[in-house]
Amino acid sequence: MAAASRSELRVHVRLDERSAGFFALGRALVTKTPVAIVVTSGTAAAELHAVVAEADLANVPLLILTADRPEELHGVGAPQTIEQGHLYGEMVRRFEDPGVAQFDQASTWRDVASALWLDAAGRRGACGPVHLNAAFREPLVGTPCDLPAPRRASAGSVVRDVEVPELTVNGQRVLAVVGLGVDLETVEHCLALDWVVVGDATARSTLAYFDPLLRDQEFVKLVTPDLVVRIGGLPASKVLQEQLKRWSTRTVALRGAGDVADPDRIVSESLGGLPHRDVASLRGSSTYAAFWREASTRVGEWLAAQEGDGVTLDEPHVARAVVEASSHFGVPLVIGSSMPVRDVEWFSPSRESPTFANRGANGIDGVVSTALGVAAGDRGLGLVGDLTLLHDVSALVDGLGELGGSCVLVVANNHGGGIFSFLPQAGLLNEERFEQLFGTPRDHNLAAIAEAFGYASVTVTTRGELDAVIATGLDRPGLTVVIAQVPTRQENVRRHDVLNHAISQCWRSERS
Ligand SMILES: Cc1ncc(C[n+]2csc(CCOP(=O)(O)OP(=O)(O)O)c2C)c(N)n1
Ligand SMILES: [Mg+2]
Repeated sequence: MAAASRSELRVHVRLDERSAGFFALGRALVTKTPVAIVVTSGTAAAELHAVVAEADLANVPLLILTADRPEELHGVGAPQTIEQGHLYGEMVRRFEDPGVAQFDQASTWRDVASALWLDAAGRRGACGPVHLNAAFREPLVGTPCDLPAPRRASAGSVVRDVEVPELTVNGQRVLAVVGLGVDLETVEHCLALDWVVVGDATARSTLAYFDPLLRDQEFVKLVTPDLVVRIGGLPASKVLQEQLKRWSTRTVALRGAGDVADPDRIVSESLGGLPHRDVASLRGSSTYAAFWREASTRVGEWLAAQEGDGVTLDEPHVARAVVEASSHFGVPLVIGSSMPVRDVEWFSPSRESPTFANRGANGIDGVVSTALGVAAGDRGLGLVGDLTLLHDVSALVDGLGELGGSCVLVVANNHGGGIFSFLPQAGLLNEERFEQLFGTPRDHNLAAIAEAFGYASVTVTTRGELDAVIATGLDRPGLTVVIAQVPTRQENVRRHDVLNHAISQCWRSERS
Protein backbone atom coordinates (compact mmCIF):
# COMPACT_ATOMS: atom_id res chain seq x y z
CA MET A 1 0.00 0.00 0.00
CA ALA A 2 2.87 2.35 0.80
CA ALA A 3 4.59 1.65 -2.53
CA ALA A 4 1.36 2.07 -4.47
CA SER A 5 0.77 5.46 -2.87
CA ARG A 6 4.07 6.90 -4.13
CA SER A 7 3.67 8.66 -7.44
CA GLU A 8 7.35 8.26 -8.25
CA LEU A 9 7.11 4.46 -8.14
CA ARG A 10 5.48 2.34 -10.83
CA VAL A 11 3.80 -0.72 -9.33
CA HIS A 12 3.43 -3.92 -11.39
CA VAL A 13 1.28 -6.62 -9.85
CA ARG A 14 2.07 -10.20 -10.82
CA LEU A 15 0.59 -13.40 -9.41
CA ASP A 16 3.58 -15.72 -9.60
CA GLU A 17 6.50 -14.40 -7.55
CA ARG A 18 9.03 -16.39 -9.58
CA SER A 19 7.77 -14.74 -12.74
CA ALA A 20 7.60 -11.37 -10.92
CA GLY A 21 11.25 -11.74 -10.00
CA PHE A 22 12.35 -12.34 -13.59
CA PHE A 23 10.05 -9.58 -14.88
CA ALA A 24 11.75 -7.23 -12.41
CA LEU A 25 15.12 -8.48 -13.65
CA GLY A 26 14.07 -7.48 -17.18
CA ARG A 27 13.03 -4.01 -15.94
CA ALA A 28 16.35 -3.59 -14.14
CA LEU A 29 18.33 -4.77 -17.19
CA VAL A 30 16.69 -2.31 -19.52
CA THR A 31 16.40 0.66 -17.14
CA LYS A 32 19.74 0.08 -15.40
CA THR A 33 17.99 1.12 -12.18
CA PRO A 34 17.36 -0.95 -9.05
CA VAL A 35 13.91 -2.55 -9.05
CA ALA A 36 12.15 -3.52 -5.82
CA ILE A 37 10.27 -6.80 -5.55
CA VAL A 38 7.76 -6.88 -2.70
CA VAL A 39 6.37 -10.25 -1.64
CA THR A 40 4.42 -11.70 1.22
CA SER A 41 5.99 -14.13 3.69
CA GLY A 42 6.50 -17.88 3.34
CA THR A 43 7.06 -19.77 0.10
CA ALA A 44 6.42 -16.51 -1.80
CA ALA A 45 9.87 -15.40 -0.67
CA ALA A 46 11.38 -18.76 -1.64
CA GLU A 47 10.06 -18.33 -5.20
CA LEU A 48 12.62 -15.53 -5.67
CA HIS A 49 15.60 -17.79 -5.08
CA ALA A 50 16.28 -18.37 -8.79
CA VAL A 51 16.19 -14.71 -9.75
CA VAL A 52 18.45 -13.77 -6.85
CA ALA A 53 20.97 -16.32 -8.16
CA GLU A 54 20.81 -14.84 -11.65
CA ALA A 55 20.99 -11.23 -10.40
CA ASP A 56 23.96 -12.09 -8.20
CA LEU A 57 25.97 -13.65 -11.03
CA ALA A 58 24.91 -11.09 -13.63
CA ASN A 59 25.27 -8.07 -11.28
CA VAL A 60 21.70 -6.84 -11.72
CA PRO A 61 20.38 -4.45 -9.02
CA LEU A 62 17.30 -5.86 -7.25
CA LEU A 63 15.82 -4.86 -3.88
CA ILE A 64 14.11 -7.93 -2.47
CA LEU A 65 11.58 -6.92 0.18
CA THR A 66 10.03 -9.88 1.96
CA ALA A 67 7.31 -9.49 4.54
CA ASP A 68 7.69 -11.67 7.63
CA ARG A 69 5.83 -12.67 10.78
CA PRO A 70 6.98 -11.20 14.08
CA GLU A 71 9.31 -13.33 16.15
CA GLU A 72 6.55 -14.65 18.47
CA LEU A 73 4.75 -16.28 15.52
CA HIS A 74 7.76 -18.27 14.35
CA GLY A 75 7.90 -21.97 15.23
CA VAL A 76 4.31 -22.13 16.46
CA GLY A 77 2.51 -23.17 13.29
CA ALA A 78 1.44 -19.70 12.09
CA PRO A 79 0.48 -19.77 8.40
CA GLN A 80 2.86 -18.60 5.68
CA THR A 81 5.73 -18.64 8.12
CA ILE A 82 9.11 -20.03 7.16
CA GLU A 83 12.66 -19.21 8.19
CA GLN A 84 13.52 -16.16 6.06
CA GLY A 85 16.73 -15.00 7.70
CA HIS A 86 19.55 -15.16 5.15
CA LEU A 87 17.12 -16.98 2.86
CA TYR A 88 19.28 -16.23 -0.19
CA GLY A 89 22.55 -17.04 1.53
CA GLU A 90 25.60 -15.26 0.18
CA MET A 91 23.95 -14.42 -3.11
CA VAL A 92 22.80 -11.04 -1.82
CA ARG A 93 25.10 -8.05 -1.44
CA ARG A 94 23.43 -7.19 1.89
CA PHE A 95 20.82 -8.72 4.18
CA GLU A 96 18.92 -6.62 6.72
CA ASP A 97 16.46 -7.91 9.28
CA PRO A 98 15.65 -4.92 11.48
CA GLY A 99 12.85 -6.67 13.42
CA VAL A 100 9.23 -5.64 13.66
CA ALA A 101 8.64 -2.21 12.17
CA GLN A 102 7.79 0.19 15.00
CA PHE A 103 7.14 3.88 14.64
CA ASP A 104 9.29 4.93 17.53
CA GLN A 105 12.26 3.60 15.58
CA ALA A 106 11.39 5.28 12.29
CA SER A 107 14.48 7.45 12.49
CA THR A 108 16.64 4.36 11.87
CA TRP A 109 14.83 3.27 8.70
CA ARG A 110 16.60 5.57 6.30
CA ASP A 111 20.00 4.22 7.31
CA VAL A 112 18.86 0.67 6.60
CA ALA A 113 17.26 1.66 3.30
CA SER A 114 20.20 3.67 2.05
CA ALA A 115 22.70 0.93 2.95
CA LEU A 116 20.59 -1.52 0.94
CA TRP A 117 20.21 0.90 -1.97
CA LEU A 118 23.91 1.69 -2.17
CA ASP A 119 24.86 -1.98 -2.18
CA ALA A 120 22.26 -2.88 -4.82
CA ALA A 121 23.16 0.05 -7.06
CA GLY A 122 26.81 -0.87 -7.03
CA ARG A 123 28.09 2.18 -5.18
CA ARG A 124 30.30 -0.01 -3.02
CA GLY A 125 31.17 -2.85 -5.38
CA ALA A 126 29.36 -4.68 -8.16
CA CYS A 127 25.59 -4.11 -8.52
CA GLY A 128 23.39 -6.96 -7.39
CA PRO A 129 20.49 -8.16 -5.27
CA VAL A 130 19.95 -7.09 -1.64
CA HIS A 131 17.38 -8.46 0.81
CA LEU A 132 15.30 -6.65 3.42
CA ASN A 133 13.26 -9.00 5.58
CA ALA A 134 10.56 -6.87 7.14
CA ALA A 135 8.49 -8.28 10.00
CA PHE A 136 5.08 -6.79 10.81
CA ARG A 137 2.76 -7.29 13.73
CA GLU A 138 -1.02 -7.18 13.35
CA PRO A 139 -3.01 -5.15 12.49
CA LEU A 140 -1.42 -5.31 9.05
CA VAL A 141 -2.88 -2.01 7.94
CA GLY A 142 -1.55 1.49 8.28
CA THR A 143 -1.47 4.83 6.63
CA PRO A 144 1.53 5.57 4.45
CA CYS A 145 3.14 8.71 5.77
CA ASP A 146 5.81 11.06 4.57
CA LEU A 147 9.31 9.74 4.26
CA PRO A 148 12.00 11.27 6.42
CA ALA A 149 13.96 13.96 4.60
CA PRO A 150 16.41 12.55 2.06
CA ARG A 151 20.07 12.71 2.84
CA ARG A 152 22.77 13.51 0.33
CA ALA A 153 24.28 10.35 -1.05
CA SER A 154 27.48 9.73 0.86
CA ALA A 155 29.46 7.25 -1.20
CA GLY A 156 30.26 8.79 -4.59
CA SER A 157 29.70 6.64 -7.62
CA VAL A 158 32.67 4.62 -8.79
CA VAL A 159 34.54 6.27 -11.62
CA ARG A 160 35.58 3.71 -14.13
CA ASP A 161 39.28 3.35 -14.59
CA VAL A 162 39.63 3.44 -18.35
CA GLU A 163 43.31 2.93 -18.72
CA VAL A 164 45.41 -0.09 -18.10
CA PRO A 165 48.84 1.21 -17.25
CA GLU A 166 50.39 -2.23 -16.77
CA LEU A 167 49.50 -3.44 -20.24
CA THR A 168 51.44 -2.70 -23.41
CA VAL A 169 50.45 -4.14 -26.76
CA ASN A 170 52.55 -2.25 -29.32
CA GLY A 171 51.13 -3.71 -32.52
CA GLN A 172 50.68 -7.30 -31.35
CA ARG A 173 47.84 -9.51 -32.58
CA VAL A 174 45.20 -9.09 -29.89
CA LEU A 175 42.16 -11.29 -29.52
CA ALA A 176 39.72 -9.82 -26.99
CA VAL A 177 37.13 -12.24 -25.63
CA VAL A 178 34.16 -10.51 -24.01
CA GLY A 179 30.91 -11.60 -22.41
CA LEU A 180 28.25 -10.72 -19.90
CA GLY A 181 28.80 -7.34 -18.25
CA VAL A 182 30.71 -5.76 -21.14
CA ASP A 183 28.99 -2.73 -22.64
CA LEU A 184 29.07 -1.38 -26.16
CA GLU A 185 31.42 1.44 -25.22
CA THR A 186 34.08 -1.00 -24.02
CA VAL A 187 33.79 -3.02 -27.24
CA GLU A 188 34.14 0.19 -29.26
CA HIS A 189 37.33 1.11 -27.41
CA CYS A 190 38.77 -2.35 -28.15
CA LEU A 191 37.80 -2.10 -31.82
CA ALA A 192 39.32 1.36 -32.14
CA LEU A 193 42.58 -0.17 -30.88
CA ASP A 194 42.46 -2.76 -33.68
CA TRP A 195 41.78 -5.58 -31.31
CA VAL A 196 39.70 -8.46 -32.66
CA VAL A 197 36.68 -8.73 -30.37
CA VAL A 198 34.61 -11.90 -30.10
CA GLY A 199 31.73 -12.02 -27.67
CA ASP A 200 28.69 -13.86 -26.38
CA ALA A 201 25.11 -13.30 -27.56
CA THR A 202 24.70 -10.24 -25.30
CA ALA A 203 27.78 -8.49 -26.71
CA ARG A 204 27.21 -5.77 -29.32
CA SER A 205 29.38 -4.88 -32.30
CA THR A 206 31.62 -7.89 -31.79
CA LEU A 207 32.87 -10.05 -34.66
CA ALA A 208 30.19 -12.40 -35.99
CA TYR A 209 30.71 -16.07 -36.97
CA PHE A 210 33.87 -16.61 -34.94
CA ASP A 211 32.72 -20.05 -33.78
CA PRO A 212 32.25 -21.65 -37.23
CA LEU A 213 35.47 -19.98 -38.41
CA LEU A 214 37.43 -21.43 -35.50
CA ARG A 215 36.23 -24.92 -36.41
CA ASP A 216 38.50 -24.67 -39.46
CA GLN A 217 42.03 -25.73 -38.58
CA GLU A 218 43.59 -23.77 -41.42
CA PHE A 219 41.89 -20.61 -40.21
CA VAL A 220 42.99 -21.34 -36.65
CA LYS A 221 46.63 -21.50 -37.73
CA LEU A 222 46.38 -18.15 -39.46
CA VAL A 223 44.81 -16.32 -36.54
CA THR A 224 47.00 -17.41 -33.63
CA PRO A 225 47.02 -14.33 -31.37
CA ASP A 226 50.01 -12.88 -29.52
CA LEU A 227 47.83 -11.79 -26.65
CA VAL A 228 44.37 -12.74 -25.42
CA VAL A 229 42.47 -10.14 -23.39
CA ARG A 230 39.46 -11.31 -21.38
CA ILE A 231 36.75 -8.91 -20.18
CA GLY A 232 33.53 -9.93 -18.35
CA GLY A 233 31.81 -13.28 -18.87
CA LEU A 234 32.53 -15.98 -21.41
CA PRO A 235 30.98 -16.76 -24.78
CA ALA A 236 29.08 -20.06 -24.89
CA SER A 237 31.34 -21.43 -27.63
CA LYS A 238 33.19 -24.57 -26.53
CA VAL A 239 35.20 -24.36 -29.74
CA LEU A 240 36.59 -20.99 -28.69
CA GLN A 241 37.20 -22.16 -25.16
CA GLU A 242 39.11 -25.24 -26.33
CA GLN A 243 41.10 -23.20 -28.82
CA LEU A 244 42.11 -20.70 -26.16
CA LYS A 245 43.43 -23.60 -24.09
CA ARG A 246 45.32 -25.05 -27.05
CA TRP A 247 46.88 -21.74 -28.03
CA SER A 248 47.93 -21.14 -24.45
CA THR A 249 48.74 -17.56 -25.41
CA ARG A 250 49.47 -14.99 -22.71
CA THR A 251 45.99 -14.20 -21.36
CA VAL A 252 45.28 -11.00 -19.49
CA ALA A 253 42.01 -10.45 -17.62
CA LEU A 254 40.79 -6.85 -17.30
CA ARG A 255 38.46 -6.56 -14.34
CA GLY A 256 37.01 -3.13 -15.17
CA ALA A 257 33.67 -4.67 -16.23
CA GLY A 258 33.39 -6.98 -13.23
CA ASP A 259 34.74 -10.42 -12.49
CA VAL A 260 36.29 -12.27 -15.40
CA ALA A 261 35.02 -15.81 -15.87
CA ASP A 262 37.90 -18.30 -16.00
CA PRO A 263 36.66 -21.85 -15.47
CA ASP A 264 39.65 -23.31 -17.33
CA ARG A 265 42.19 -21.31 -15.31
CA ILE A 266 43.86 -19.89 -18.40
CA VAL A 267 44.15 -16.30 -17.25
CA SER A 268 47.80 -15.58 -16.56
CA GLU A 269 47.49 -11.98 -15.34
CA SER A 270 44.61 -10.07 -13.85
CA LEU A 271 44.59 -6.28 -14.06
CA GLY A 272 42.11 -3.54 -13.13
CA GLY A 273 40.65 -1.08 -15.61
CA LEU A 274 39.45 -1.18 -19.17
CA PRO A 275 41.18 -0.27 -22.43
CA HIS A 276 40.98 3.25 -23.80
CA ARG A 277 41.26 4.07 -27.50
CA ASP A 278 43.62 6.98 -26.91
CA VAL A 279 46.40 4.94 -25.34
CA ALA A 280 48.86 4.46 -28.20
CA SER A 281 50.73 1.61 -26.52
CA LEU A 282 47.51 -0.45 -26.45
CA ARG A 283 47.16 -0.40 -30.23
CA GLY A 284 47.06 -3.86 -31.83
CA SER A 285 47.83 -5.14 -35.31
CA SER A 286 45.51 -3.67 -37.94
CA THR A 287 46.41 -6.42 -40.44
CA TYR A 288 45.33 -9.04 -37.93
CA ALA A 289 42.05 -7.23 -37.28
CA ALA A 290 41.40 -6.81 -41.02
CA PHE A 291 42.03 -10.51 -41.68
CA TRP A 292 39.38 -11.60 -39.16
CA ARG A 293 36.97 -8.91 -40.32
CA GLU A 294 37.21 -9.94 -43.96
CA ALA A 295 36.64 -13.61 -43.14
CA SER A 296 33.59 -12.70 -41.06
CA THR A 297 32.21 -10.44 -43.80
CA ARG A 298 32.55 -13.25 -46.37
CA VAL A 299 30.67 -15.64 -44.13
CA GLY A 300 27.94 -13.05 -43.54
CA GLU A 301 27.56 -12.47 -47.26
CA TRP A 302 27.41 -16.18 -47.96
CA LEU A 303 24.80 -16.75 -45.25
CA ALA A 304 22.70 -13.85 -46.50
CA ALA A 305 22.84 -15.25 -50.02
CA GLN A 306 21.30 -18.52 -48.75
CA GLU A 307 18.28 -16.69 -47.42
CA GLY A 308 15.11 -15.66 -49.13
CA ASP A 309 11.47 -15.22 -48.19
CA GLY A 310 10.57 -18.73 -49.29
CA VAL A 311 13.36 -20.51 -47.43
CA THR A 312 12.09 -23.02 -44.88
CA LEU A 313 13.23 -22.07 -41.37
CA ASP A 314 15.80 -23.87 -39.31
CA GLU A 315 17.18 -22.78 -35.93
CA PRO A 316 20.16 -20.75 -37.22
CA HIS A 317 17.77 -18.98 -39.61
CA VAL A 318 15.46 -18.08 -36.76
CA ALA A 319 18.36 -16.67 -34.72
CA ARG A 320 19.49 -14.57 -37.69
CA ALA A 321 15.99 -13.29 -38.38
CA VAL A 322 15.43 -12.21 -34.80
CA VAL A 323 18.78 -10.42 -34.51
CA GLU A 324 18.30 -8.69 -37.87
CA ALA A 325 14.82 -7.55 -36.82
CA SER A 326 16.11 -6.20 -33.50
CA SER A 327 18.71 -4.16 -35.40
CA HIS A 328 16.29 -3.07 -38.11
CA PHE A 329 13.55 -1.92 -35.74
CA GLY A 330 15.95 -0.76 -33.04
CA VAL A 331 14.30 -2.86 -30.33
CA PRO A 332 15.96 -4.72 -27.45
CA LEU A 333 16.24 -8.46 -27.67
CA VAL A 334 16.10 -11.13 -24.95
CA ILE A 335 17.59 -14.49 -25.86
CA GLY A 336 16.82 -17.75 -24.08
CA SER A 337 19.44 -20.12 -22.72
CA SER A 338 20.10 -23.36 -24.58
CA MET A 339 20.39 -23.24 -28.40
CA PRO A 340 19.12 -19.65 -28.89
CA VAL A 341 22.14 -18.06 -27.13
CA ARG A 342 24.41 -20.35 -29.11
CA ASP A 343 22.81 -19.86 -32.53
CA VAL A 344 22.84 -16.09 -32.00
CA GLU A 345 26.48 -16.16 -30.90
CA TRP A 346 27.58 -18.37 -33.81
CA PHE A 347 25.37 -17.64 -36.80
CA SER A 348 23.75 -14.24 -36.44
CA PRO A 349 25.17 -10.90 -37.53
CA SER A 350 26.62 -8.83 -34.72
CA ARG A 351 24.05 -7.27 -32.45
CA GLU A 352 23.25 -3.59 -32.81
CA SER A 353 20.41 -3.25 -30.29
CA PRO A 354 20.69 -3.89 -26.56
CA THR A 355 20.66 -7.66 -26.17
CA PHE A 356 20.06 -9.54 -22.95
CA ALA A 357 20.21 -13.15 -21.84
CA ASN A 358 20.13 -14.64 -18.36
CA ARG A 359 23.72 -15.76 -18.68
CA GLY A 360 24.57 -15.37 -15.02
CA ALA A 361 23.17 -18.76 -14.09
CA ASN A 362 22.01 -19.77 -17.62
CA GLY A 363 18.61 -20.91 -16.37
CA ILE A 364 15.75 -21.63 -18.73
CA ASP A 365 13.43 -20.49 -15.95
CA GLY A 366 12.11 -16.95 -16.13
CA VAL A 367 13.28 -16.04 -19.64
CA VAL A 368 9.78 -15.24 -20.92
CA SER A 369 9.20 -13.03 -17.86
CA THR A 370 12.55 -11.30 -18.45
CA ALA A 371 11.62 -10.64 -22.09
CA LEU A 372 8.28 -9.17 -20.98
CA GLY A 373 10.04 -7.02 -18.36
CA VAL A 374 12.44 -5.67 -20.98
CA ALA A 375 9.65 -4.92 -23.48
CA ALA A 376 7.09 -3.50 -21.02
CA GLY A 377 6.11 0.09 -21.77
CA ASP A 378 8.02 0.01 -25.05
CA ARG A 379 8.83 -2.60 -27.68
CA GLY A 380 10.90 -5.75 -27.43
CA LEU A 381 11.72 -9.05 -29.03
CA GLY A 382 12.40 -12.42 -27.44
CA LEU A 383 13.72 -15.73 -28.74
CA VAL A 384 13.29 -18.87 -26.63
CA GLY A 385 13.05 -22.63 -27.00
CA ASP A 386 9.76 -24.50 -26.60
CA LEU A 387 10.66 -25.94 -23.18
CA THR A 388 11.77 -22.51 -22.01
CA LEU A 389 8.30 -21.20 -22.83
CA LEU A 390 6.62 -24.10 -21.05
CA HIS A 391 8.87 -23.69 -18.00
CA ASP A 392 7.87 -20.04 -17.59
CA VAL A 393 4.31 -20.37 -18.86
CA SER A 394 3.00 -18.45 -15.84
CA ALA A 395 4.70 -15.37 -17.33
CA LEU A 396 1.68 -15.31 -19.63
CA VAL A 397 -0.69 -14.81 -16.69
CA ASP A 398 0.27 -11.15 -16.44
CA GLY A 399 1.97 -10.61 -19.80
CA LEU A 400 3.31 -7.09 -20.26
CA GLY A 401 1.25 -5.93 -17.28
CA GLU A 402 0.14 -2.40 -16.49
CA LEU A 403 2.80 -0.74 -18.62
CA GLY A 404 1.63 -2.35 -21.84
CA GLY A 405 3.90 -2.13 -24.85
CA SER A 406 4.62 -4.59 -27.65
CA CYS A 407 6.49 -7.82 -27.33
CA VAL A 408 7.09 -10.41 -30.02
CA LEU A 409 8.18 -13.70 -28.51
CA VAL A 410 9.58 -16.11 -31.07
CA VAL A 411 9.59 -19.74 -29.96
CA ALA A 412 11.87 -22.11 -31.84
CA ASN A 413 9.75 -25.23 -31.62
CA ASN A 414 11.91 -28.31 -31.97
CA HIS A 415 9.67 -30.28 -29.56
CA GLY A 416 12.07 -30.73 -26.65
CA GLY A 417 15.55 -29.79 -25.51
CA GLY A 418 17.45 -29.53 -28.76
CA ILE A 419 20.75 -28.80 -27.06
CA PHE A 420 20.98 -32.31 -25.67
CA SER A 421 21.17 -33.86 -29.14
CA PHE A 422 24.68 -32.35 -29.36
CA LEU A 423 25.81 -34.24 -26.23
CA PRO A 424 27.55 -37.64 -26.19
CA GLN A 425 24.55 -39.03 -24.31
CA ALA A 426 22.59 -38.75 -27.55
CA GLY A 427 24.75 -41.50 -29.03
CA LEU A 428 24.98 -43.62 -25.88
CA LEU A 429 21.34 -44.14 -24.99
CA ASN A 430 18.64 -45.78 -26.97
CA GLU A 431 16.21 -43.33 -28.43
CA GLU A 432 13.40 -44.00 -26.00
CA ARG A 433 15.61 -43.52 -22.93
CA PHE A 434 17.27 -40.44 -24.41
CA GLU A 435 13.90 -38.88 -25.12
CA GLN A 436 12.63 -39.68 -21.63
CA LEU A 437 15.64 -38.23 -19.81
CA PHE A 438 17.12 -35.59 -22.12
CA GLY A 439 14.91 -34.69 -25.07
CA THR A 440 11.83 -34.45 -22.82
CA PRO A 441 9.44 -33.61 -25.66
CA ARG A 442 6.08 -32.23 -24.60
CA ASP A 443 3.12 -32.32 -26.90
CA HIS A 444 1.32 -29.24 -25.67
CA ASN A 445 -0.11 -26.99 -28.31
CA LEU A 446 1.95 -23.83 -27.80
CA ALA A 447 -0.25 -21.68 -30.02
CA ALA A 448 -3.33 -22.78 -28.09
CA ILE A 449 -1.58 -22.01 -24.80
CA ALA A 450 -0.84 -18.45 -25.96
CA GLU A 451 -4.39 -18.04 -27.17
CA ALA A 452 -5.83 -19.40 -23.93
CA PHE A 453 -4.16 -16.46 -22.18
CA GLY A 454 -5.64 -14.09 -24.75
CA TYR A 455 -2.57 -13.42 -26.88
CA ALA A 456 -2.19 -13.42 -30.62
CA SER A 457 -0.27 -16.41 -31.87
CA VAL A 458 1.05 -17.19 -35.32
CA THR A 459 2.80 -20.31 -36.54
CA VAL A 460 5.44 -19.79 -39.22
CA THR A 461 7.57 -22.07 -41.36
CA THR A 462 9.41 -19.70 -43.73
CA ARG A 463 11.75 -16.79 -43.32
CA GLY A 464 9.34 -14.47 -45.12
CA GLU A 465 6.49 -15.36 -42.77
CA LEU A 466 8.70 -14.88 -39.72
CA ASP A 467 9.94 -11.46 -40.86
CA ALA A 468 6.39 -10.33 -41.62
CA VAL A 469 4.92 -11.43 -38.32
CA ILE A 470 7.73 -9.80 -36.32
CA ALA A 471 7.05 -6.52 -38.13
CA THR A 472 3.29 -6.63 -37.53
CA GLY A 473 3.72 -7.87 -33.96
CA LEU A 474 5.99 -4.96 -33.06
CA ASP A 475 3.43 -2.61 -34.54
CA ARG A 476 0.53 -3.71 -32.38
CA PRO A 477 0.13 -3.48 -28.63
CA GLY A 478 0.41 -6.61 -26.53
CA LEU A 479 2.25 -9.89 -26.73
CA THR A 480 2.47 -11.84 -29.97
CA VAL A 481 3.69 -15.41 -29.64
CA VAL A 482 5.29 -16.68 -32.83
CA ILE A 483 5.78 -20.41 -33.08
CA ALA A 484 8.60 -21.06 -35.53
CA GLN A 485 8.37 -24.64 -36.74
CA VAL A 486 11.90 -25.92 -37.19
CA PRO A 487 13.32 -29.32 -38.23
CA THR A 488 13.64 -32.15 -35.72
CA ARG A 489 16.36 -32.02 -33.08
CA GLN A 490 18.38 -34.72 -34.89
CA GLU A 491 18.09 -32.84 -38.16
CA ASN A 492 19.21 -29.68 -36.32
CA VAL A 493 22.50 -31.37 -35.39
CA ARG A 494 23.01 -32.34 -39.02
CA ARG A 495 22.21 -28.80 -40.20
CA HIS A 496 24.77 -27.36 -37.82
CA ASP A 497 27.40 -29.74 -39.22
CA VAL A 498 26.49 -28.88 -42.79
CA LEU A 499 26.51 -25.17 -42.03
CA ASN A 500 29.86 -25.29 -40.24
CA HIS A 501 31.36 -27.22 -43.10
CA ALA A 502 29.94 -24.86 -45.71
CA ILE A 503 31.25 -21.84 -43.81
CA SER A 504 34.77 -23.22 -43.82
CA GLN A 505 34.43 -23.97 -47.55
CA CYS A 506 33.20 -20.48 -48.24
CA TRP A 507 36.06 -18.93 -46.32
CA ARG A 508 38.66 -21.12 -48.14
CA SER A 509 37.21 -20.53 -51.59
CA GLU A 510 37.36 -16.80 -51.06
CA ARG A 511 41.08 -17.03 -50.40
CA SER A 512 41.98 -19.07 -53.45
C1 LIG B 1 15.93 -23.85 -14.61
C2 LIG B 1 16.72 -24.75 -15.50
N1 LIG B 1 16.44 -26.07 -15.52
C3 LIG B 1 17.13 -26.90 -16.33
C4 LIG B 1 18.12 -26.41 -17.13
C5 LIG B 1 18.91 -27.36 -18.02
N2 LIG B 1 18.57 -27.11 -19.43
C6 LIG B 1 19.40 -26.43 -20.24
S1 LIG B 1 18.83 -26.31 -21.78
C7 LIG B 1 17.45 -27.20 -21.43
C8 LIG B 1 16.44 -27.52 -22.51
C9 LIG B 1 15.84 -26.32 -23.12
O1 LIG B 1 14.95 -26.68 -24.12
P1 LIG B 1 14.34 -25.59 -25.09
O2 LIG B 1 13.92 -24.41 -24.31
O3 LIG B 1 13.30 -26.23 -25.92
O4 LIG B 1 15.59 -25.13 -25.96
P2 LIG B 1 16.42 -26.00 -27.02
O5 LIG B 1 17.41 -26.83 -26.25
O6 LIG B 1 15.49 -26.82 -27.79
O7 LIG B 1 17.14 -24.95 -27.81
C10 LIG B 1 17.45 -27.56 -20.09
C11 LIG B 1 16.39 -28.34 -19.45
C12 LIG B 1 18.39 -25.03 -17.08
N3 LIG B 1 19.32 -24.45 -17.83
N4 LIG B 1 17.66 -24.22 -16.27
MG1 LIG C 1 13.42 -27.00 -27.78
